[in-house]
Amino acid sequence: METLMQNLSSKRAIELENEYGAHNYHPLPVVLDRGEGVFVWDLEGNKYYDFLSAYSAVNQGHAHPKIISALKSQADKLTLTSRAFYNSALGAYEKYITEYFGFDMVLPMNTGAEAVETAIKLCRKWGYEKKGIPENQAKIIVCENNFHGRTITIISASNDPDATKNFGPYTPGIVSIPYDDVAALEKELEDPNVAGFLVEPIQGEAGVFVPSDDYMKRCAAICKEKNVLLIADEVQTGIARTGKLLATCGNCNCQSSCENNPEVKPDILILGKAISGGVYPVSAVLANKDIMLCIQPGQHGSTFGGNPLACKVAIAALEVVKEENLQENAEELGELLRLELRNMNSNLIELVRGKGLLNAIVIKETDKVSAWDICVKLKENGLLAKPTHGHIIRFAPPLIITKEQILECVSIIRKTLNSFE
Ligand code: IF1
Repeated sequence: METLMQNLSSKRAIELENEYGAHNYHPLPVVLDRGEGVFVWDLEGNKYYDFLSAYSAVNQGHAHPKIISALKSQADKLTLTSRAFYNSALGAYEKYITEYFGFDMVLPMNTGAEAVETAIKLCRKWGYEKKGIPENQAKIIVCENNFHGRTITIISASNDPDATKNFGPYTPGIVSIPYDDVAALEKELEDPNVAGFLVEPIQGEAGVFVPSDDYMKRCAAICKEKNVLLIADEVQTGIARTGKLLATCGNCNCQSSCENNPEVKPDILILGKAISGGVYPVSAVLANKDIMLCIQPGQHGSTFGGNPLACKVAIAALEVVKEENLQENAEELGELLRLELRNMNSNLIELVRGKGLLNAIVIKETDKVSAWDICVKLKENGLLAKPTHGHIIRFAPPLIITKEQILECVSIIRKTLNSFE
């Protein structure tokens, strides 16, 4: 193994992945070997701006010293106990994160999909035991073009053929409505068997669809009126990515985080990715006691959920968000990035949209140039981004990026687009 890794070239690394790894991705042809802050380097030492941030998991920047040191010191002490026993980090973490986001309790998990599954189970249990929905009749409302993860129940909620075809049969009890359509939600909630509404405050994977400003606020009001749980999937939009600590409250522009604004506070909040700054898999489901205590001992769990290493890393990563004012930075530099992209007046850009530092450009694809071609050229010019759904390129740098770096990235994007025109 040692020799294989010592003189590894990008070409050889790609060959190894193709030969021995499942082909469930089609990566951009670049092999990353090191990351620091907003930069990553490939095996040949070429330096790139990271404009994907591991799909918004690395909001705090690669190898953030405070988070890495929390990882190292805990790793030397105790990494995993399982929940068969208490551990000395979990209670403090649970107090920290519930106060941080304004909920009574947290159920710690590891990946975003696990947290979404947990939220669905919690919502159904509440539906039967608190709302009185007849057993096995609970319904969850979701939005078309959603992305909530890759498990069978979650893809049962998807209308993306790539995510669903030939993975059936699908989990029943999931009803899909158009996104950003409050009337459609109101109509579905006439059904007394609806337990919850699972929604992304901004649809990331669909291509960064930002709904109407008052969408989440109006959904929250209707859910409250119909005794249906509002479940906000902030795995990608949370942790300051959209210029607010949580996008859910960002949509109502009340300028305060949702723990202070009960009007848009979700009943269940799902977090993942940047909770750990991309250093370790950490996800979380937050809710108040009347909902969370519907799950009793032995009814849900996970080997790694709530492990001490995850707890210490997550506390450090969440402290960085506040200490380094990442939400304000994301808000300010996101505005600048969108302004500069729009002012490019490139005839390759059909649309620029986003919130904070979660942005995307919709490309006018021609038979001469695709979003993929543009991303390959961006890579050659020192910036890494990836198309989603073919013709949309997501731009989501770490939230620690500076104004000067944003402007340098804008010039890289401008130079790249001009090279096709
Ligand atoms: C892939 C997408 C982004 C998420 C939201 C839950 C999850 C995700 C809103 C599940 C995960 C990741 C998954 C990754 C690529 C990436 C992605 F393109 F797939 F959709 F970000 F937009 N809710 N998104 O965005 O979290 O289990 O992955 O920890 O599957 O290719 P996870």
